[in-house]
Amino acid sequence: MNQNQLEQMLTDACKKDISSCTDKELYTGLLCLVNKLSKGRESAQGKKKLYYISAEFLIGKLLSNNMINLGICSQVKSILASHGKDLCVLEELEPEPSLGNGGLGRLAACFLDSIATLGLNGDGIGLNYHFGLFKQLFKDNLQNEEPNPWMENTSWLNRTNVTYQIPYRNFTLTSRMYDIKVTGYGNRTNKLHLFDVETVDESLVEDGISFDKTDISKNLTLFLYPDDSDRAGQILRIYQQYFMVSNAARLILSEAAAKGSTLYDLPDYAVIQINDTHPTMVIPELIRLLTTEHGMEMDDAIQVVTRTCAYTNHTILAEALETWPMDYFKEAVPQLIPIMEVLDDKVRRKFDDPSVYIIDKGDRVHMAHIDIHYGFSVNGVAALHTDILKKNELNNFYRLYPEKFNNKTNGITFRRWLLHCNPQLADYISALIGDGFKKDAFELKKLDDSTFTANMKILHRLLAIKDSKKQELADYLKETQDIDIDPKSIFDIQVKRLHEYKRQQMNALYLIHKYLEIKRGSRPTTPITAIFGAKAAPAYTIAKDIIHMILCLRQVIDSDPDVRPWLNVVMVNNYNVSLAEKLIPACDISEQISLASKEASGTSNMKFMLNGAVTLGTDDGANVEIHELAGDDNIYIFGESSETVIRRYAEGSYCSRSYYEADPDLKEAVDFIISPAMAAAGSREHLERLYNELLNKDWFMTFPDFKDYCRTREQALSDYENRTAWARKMLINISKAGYFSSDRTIEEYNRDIWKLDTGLAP
Ligand code: Z15
Repeated sequence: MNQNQLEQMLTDACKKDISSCTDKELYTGLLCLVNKLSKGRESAQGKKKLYYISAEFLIGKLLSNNMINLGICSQVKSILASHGKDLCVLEELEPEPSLGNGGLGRLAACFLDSIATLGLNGDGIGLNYHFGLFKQLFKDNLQNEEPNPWMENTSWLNRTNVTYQIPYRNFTLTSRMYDIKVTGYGNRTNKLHLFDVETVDESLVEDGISFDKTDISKNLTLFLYPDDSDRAGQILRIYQQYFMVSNAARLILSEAAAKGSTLYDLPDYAVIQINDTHPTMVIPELIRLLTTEHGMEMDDAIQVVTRTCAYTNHTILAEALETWPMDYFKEAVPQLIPIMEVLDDKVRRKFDDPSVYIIDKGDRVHMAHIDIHYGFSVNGVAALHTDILKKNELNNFYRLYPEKFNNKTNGITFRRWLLHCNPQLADYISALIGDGFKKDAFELKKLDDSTFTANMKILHRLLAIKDSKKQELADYLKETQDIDIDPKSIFDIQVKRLHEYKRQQMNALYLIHKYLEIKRGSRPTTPITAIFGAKAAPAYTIAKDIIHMILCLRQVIDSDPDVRPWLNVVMVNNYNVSLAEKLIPACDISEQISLASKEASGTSNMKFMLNGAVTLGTDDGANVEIHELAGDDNIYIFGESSETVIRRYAEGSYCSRSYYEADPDLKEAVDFIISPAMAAAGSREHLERLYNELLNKDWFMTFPDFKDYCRTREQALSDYENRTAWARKMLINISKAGYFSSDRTIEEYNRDIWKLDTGLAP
């Protein structure tokens, strides 16, 4: 399509001349145009279909992403420009659907993009949360939560005619399916199916995010559960999960039947990827539907379902592995209980090891155990993570079913995380090595060649692009959050959900230490800007205390004229996908400092690497693979190894206080948390609770790694001063990032697990 035709279509969609449109009218017009263009593209076809079921799909804004994938983005930009309009301004008008907490939900969104791009026959299935995840506000240096409404009259959601009756113990809900089109890069359009109930009552929500929990028909899909990997909640979550999977099961069975399946051959028509344990009830629900509504014998149904379902594990944190009291099922979905009892009984007859039972002696149901016994594949999300699953956490299962276990190292979509968020870098890469990397990310390897890595002009250009992204971020934060940052300073960024194992508190302890050093006169060569972005689960007390500490520290430093020109600590408000797209391209140092063994993979580490940030991290999750690819000279690794950490936990003898007593720098930093200066900025109660937690527990072992962390961070800061050497590290990181394309990950899922016909050649 040429530019004139496109301009005409946009004018038609806006129903008036582009120049006379308001920004809002233009945004809506573009949305309609994109919907229309993607209508021409069919879903990938094929006998067998993948269903990726997930409680979270953190899709982010869709306008620009869809335009990139339709191949019209640069044309639209220039059409808009010729009418004095700016796409960036229109982008700000699109509400972000926050249908995920963090990595797990964003991974699902990247996967949908790659599945469509590779022309695979696969859809996502999830829930349509009206308010998504909460919106974060800071008040008195504390996190507050508010609803985040994101659905507008004209939106990406398409109402369908698909509805089901979903039975609960004492009532039935009528569901309705909404579809969001998932447009692959230069390719097919698949679907994200989001189920909802029409009786949901948004006016139930009052005073922040609290609402009346009693009437499920009114509250079922109001919010996404804000717990990320821990503090599993309440019975409403069972209602949500069952709603998701019962709808999914009915849709899957009806699509298979429509294509001619007898349902005994369901595995030839469907493969279900269970994203963490949240959709696990799809297993008993399918068995229930096959036996009660399709006349199948129990043993056959179990066989069929086992050959259809595959499970992805995303964490080894014990507190994140879902186990639900039998009573919850009794209250909400008693129809599943006889099925789960049969499943448990079969396990008990076969294995006399209580650690692999489905129902434990305390009458709790272990959801992951259902997946492992009654699915054909179990995968971890990074090499180290899968090894730990096999050797430790799931060793008892690995010994029973070694053939089920496999690794699929996570990936990210380069369309969003490079082409969209950093077109300057993408264009420059194209100028150097051509466009091929956009289809085959491994082509980035071509950059690792001395014609590039030893070329001063190229290295300086890379630095200039980084500088311009830093300037853009500085302007954006000033305008939207009234935050001042110096674009000439070093941008050191840690953005991810707030969790003790991710150790934002250790980053903050370093910053306290640095603050005190500067105060004593030892100034850095280049000023430092340390940026945090993180939401804490509303019920996660210590996580909220850590946010409080960081915000108080910011205030203390901000009002100290001796230090403020050299060290700026910032916490951006309401960190989400859209902010990530602005923060990541501007980053110099990427903080990936989880306690070794605890971060299953991490995916922001990959996004930063792709955008030319250098990683400062532990040998944990996918950092291990980043380390191997980038090489020792192009990454900053510190801290104890996962083996040491696992051993330390097993010994049970960790005592944080002894580290505190032995290291004066650490002691000084920890004591500062409860100093008068900090107390003046915040609340003594919160600061003292955090101080005591660290001193008496420090469950995620920040103290043993503190010294090495400080030393390594200082090394990175001093290496930054040699600008061309640093630029070379950046370039090598970019050149090795191809492995982390989610296209590679999805090809592996398909090759080893799904085995779908590959549609169009990529
Ligand atoms: C979540 O975001 C992750 C794991 C979970 O068990 C839950 Cl409930 C949420 C994250 C992991 O923490 C992260 O390491 C990983 O990269 C991501 O899932 C995607 O696999």
